[in-house]
Amino acid sequence: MQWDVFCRVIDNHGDIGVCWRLAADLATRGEAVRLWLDDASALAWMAPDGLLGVTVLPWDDADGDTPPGDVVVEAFGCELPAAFVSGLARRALPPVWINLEYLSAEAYVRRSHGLPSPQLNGPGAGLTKWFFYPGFGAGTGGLTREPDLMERQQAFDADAWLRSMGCARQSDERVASLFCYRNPRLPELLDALAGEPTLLLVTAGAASPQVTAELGPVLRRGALRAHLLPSLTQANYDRLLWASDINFVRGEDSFVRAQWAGKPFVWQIYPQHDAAHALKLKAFSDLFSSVTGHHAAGPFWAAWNGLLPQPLALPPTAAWQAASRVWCDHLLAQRDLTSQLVSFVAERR
Ligand code: TRH
Repeated sequence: MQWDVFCRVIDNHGDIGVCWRLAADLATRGEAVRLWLDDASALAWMAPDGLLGVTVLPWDDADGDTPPGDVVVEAFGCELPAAFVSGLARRALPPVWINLEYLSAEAYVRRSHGLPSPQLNGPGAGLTKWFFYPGFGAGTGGLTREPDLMERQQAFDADAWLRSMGCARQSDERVASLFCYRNPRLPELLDALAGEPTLLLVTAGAASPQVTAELGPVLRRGALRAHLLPSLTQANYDRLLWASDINFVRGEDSFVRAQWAGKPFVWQIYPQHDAAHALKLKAFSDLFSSVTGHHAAGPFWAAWNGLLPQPLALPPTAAWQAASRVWCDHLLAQRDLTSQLVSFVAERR
């Protein structure tokens, strides 16, 4: 099928990161994808080689002259260009129109996933848009997971990759990756990590200047040494997660990819003005502990997000690692998002 995926870059890299990953996964499965972006600049480092089957197009070119394909995905409620919607309405067999929503473990996801939204007004009047919610279990749209992801992970040589990136680990070091927003608890985290030999791999963007300001140009504290990374391709960012013993992640896409790594992860949730993120974090935390029986990670995540005043002491490693594996296996039991989306579309055509 021909897919039109629309994405507006609101801030940071999650919007384009999620949409690129979906487009790439669809294309790898033989679908043809046009990815319409209002700002494609991040793809220069995220996916510099592009991918056969994905055509990246400027948002403004989606005018009335472009005939829509078979499926239209509107990511995160980004409102399609009116002229393009008119094109949908003119088709004898209108494309299946999907609104791909944000990821959450909250209960409303199960209630809302798959619901129709009949369009009553505007150029799309008479059409139906369908809500598609990613999620962590039955009744949700699942999580993006390429068919070969686990095999690639198993075949991965972490030490060789770290050496190739110029940041080889020493034999006694644990490896931690850090991808975060501005975080006032970062100094405390560095103190906590400095207690044992640690190689901290710091991603480009907000994390680097904070770590540099705290550690100075030597980039060391106690048994901790930090290494500043350049912007990685999305494929290499995945490898960073696989190569690390613990991953600090944020937003949506890195959060999901850290879960597939089967390693302990610490989520800095995207902060919202109305504090809706606190409920979202709690919903995820409750689900994680009910599935895994592990109760130490949740309070640590809340503390990292400034939602609990407790000291930032890392949970004991072995139990946390075991719980992260159980969680990953739990997620593997559900169908991945792309397969579910393809079936959902087929049922509605
Ligand atoms: O960048 P994020 O914080 O994204 C967001 C946005 O704020 C967005 O508006 C919001 O809606 C969403 O979160 C919930 O974090 P995220 O989602 O993890 O996206 C980062 C992407 O960048 C992800 O696809 C991984 C990729 N990446 C690389 O490709 N290379 C890198 O070096 C790094 C650090 C990340």
